[in-house]
Amino acid sequence: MRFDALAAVALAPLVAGHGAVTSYIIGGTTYPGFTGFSPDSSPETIQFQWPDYNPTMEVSDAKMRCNGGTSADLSAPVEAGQNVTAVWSQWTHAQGPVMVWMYKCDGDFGSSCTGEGQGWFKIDQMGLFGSDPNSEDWGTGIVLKTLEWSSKVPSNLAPGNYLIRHELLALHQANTPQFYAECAQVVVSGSGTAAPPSDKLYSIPTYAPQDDPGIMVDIYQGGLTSYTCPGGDVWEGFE
Ligand SMILES: *[C@@H]1O[C@H](CO)[C@@H](O)[C@H](O)[C@H]1NC(C)=O
Ligand SMILES: [Cu+2]
Repeated sequence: MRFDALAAVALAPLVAGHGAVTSYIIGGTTYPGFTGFSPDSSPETIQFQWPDYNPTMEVSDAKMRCNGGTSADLSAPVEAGQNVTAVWSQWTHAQGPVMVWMYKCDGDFGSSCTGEGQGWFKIDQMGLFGSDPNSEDWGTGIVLKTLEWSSKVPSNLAPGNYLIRHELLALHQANTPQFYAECAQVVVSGSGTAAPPSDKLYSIPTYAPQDDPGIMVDIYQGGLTSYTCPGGDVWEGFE
């Protein structure tokens, strides 16, 4: 929303799902996400529980990583090659990309797996798929219509504990990016060995400069017919 903080105060029940992945569907099982506003009484979930719905505006903000959330109590199993479907109870912006990232933990979840350092890589993304940026032909336009996003965990991804991060970058206000990101904990099984090379690994926050043309952009400027997502492509070594 344009003025998220004000809207949250005035319309709290209506925006109860704003920017939030409220559940994940993995292998036919639905895992609750986090719905916000009641962190003290929320049941344990696989999702990092975050402090507020406000968009993150700066790519260097610590909230970029997992919306300021802290490690989750639970994790969900996923076989390499299976899809993870994120479900939003509400989403309001139709311009901007969807980017789905993962991060391999060194070992256990919890304080030793907070997404620190240059370890984030993309498994999926969709920016502008038409030629008119002032349309709903965007990854987030699909989320607006379907309230979900399905991504395949690469079938050759090495097994282990991972964070999965769903990032919606709303670009409906010229040169005023709004990032909405959330993280969940998944345990990947399989016999793959793939791990992206260092040039496909990013630190979050600050996976790109704030003035990246995919971030600081006026989608209404005349002549803009294509768009490149910030933070690079999905590694071509994934299957
Ligand atoms: C799984 O995710 C991929 C995108 O990575 C998508 O193309 C495909 O339709 C999804 N399959 C299902 C059954 O949702
Ligand atoms: Cu908003």
